[in-house]
Amino acid sequence: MSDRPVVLIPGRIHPRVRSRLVDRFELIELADASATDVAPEQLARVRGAAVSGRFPASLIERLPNLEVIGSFGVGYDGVDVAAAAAKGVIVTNTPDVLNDEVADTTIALLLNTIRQFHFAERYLREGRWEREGAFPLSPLSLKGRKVGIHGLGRIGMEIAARLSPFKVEIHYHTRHRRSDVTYAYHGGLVELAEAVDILISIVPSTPQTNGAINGDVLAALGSNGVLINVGRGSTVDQPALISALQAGTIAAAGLDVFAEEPHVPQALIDLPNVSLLPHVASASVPTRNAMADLVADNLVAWFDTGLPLTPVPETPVARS
Ligand code: A2R
Repeated sequence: MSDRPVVLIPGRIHPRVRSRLVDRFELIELADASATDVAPEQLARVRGAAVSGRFPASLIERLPNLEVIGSFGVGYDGVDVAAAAAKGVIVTNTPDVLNDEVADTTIALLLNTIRQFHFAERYLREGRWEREGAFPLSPLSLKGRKVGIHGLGRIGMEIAARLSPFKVEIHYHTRHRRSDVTYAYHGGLVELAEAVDILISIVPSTPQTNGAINGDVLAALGSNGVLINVGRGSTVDQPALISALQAGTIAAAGLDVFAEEPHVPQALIDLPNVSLLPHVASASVPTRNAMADLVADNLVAWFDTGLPLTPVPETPVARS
């Protein structure tokens, strides 16, 4: 038994997290967060954890000496932060290092949704351009549109910055109005959707955002409206979205996130007016490496200095 701190990895994680931690910590690696086949004495040795995805209260309860959970990703809704906070366990996430990648993907998904490049490329690859002539004109265009951003945080601000050169008008909705931007603020989602014809959602999964983009919001967005979701699938009432797309209540949607990933309803796949991605907004090698490094750097910083780099707001660290 070594005197290195013991770090638990419950389930799959980016391999770079493991390779960054293996020399510094004693690792206990499990197939998943249930930890059913691990003796309590083993679990009692665990002081840190690195996780991508679920870290439930049931696992936190079985780790009496846990001090810190390094969560992979900026959204940490898979970790029971309330249970961690109640036990004085610090949770860290990986903000900022993915802002540019997610914002770039958002622009790509928006243009794909509006101009149907995914269908146009398939048309070329199937030899139809040569056989049948030009691909049909896209019914929609970005020109002259107004964009509403639901969530103007770290990523939302980068999306807004990238949208400016597209000469679209930018509006936003958050709970708190920002004093450092001149974009038009709306105090409610319906009000925002009424004012724009593109709605981009980039908010965390919380009880308040759950199902926030509902039938009323989609109706307010209107028949020329386009929804882009790059935040969390839980934010959108998915059955209401499918109905709205089928009925022409809105014109199109681009989705990188879904209610029950990796399951995507066949009704969505069958729709001609959607662009669908398998949750890849941050999924480039350089950005995922940076996220992995930040998971490892947080754990190292905690055990070296007691000051993790990026604790989440629910588990703040007192700085003396
Ligand atoms: O509401 P505010 O003023 O705290 O603004 C935050 C906004 N937000 C909401 N807006 C409307 N209604 C809500 N119930 C609500 N809850 C939060 O979302 C803020 O403008 C934004 C979140 O910004 P950040 O905390 O900087 O997160 P970041 O790094 O931009 O990532 C957003 C999410 C992640 O949590 C993942 O779920 C996903 O993107 O990848």
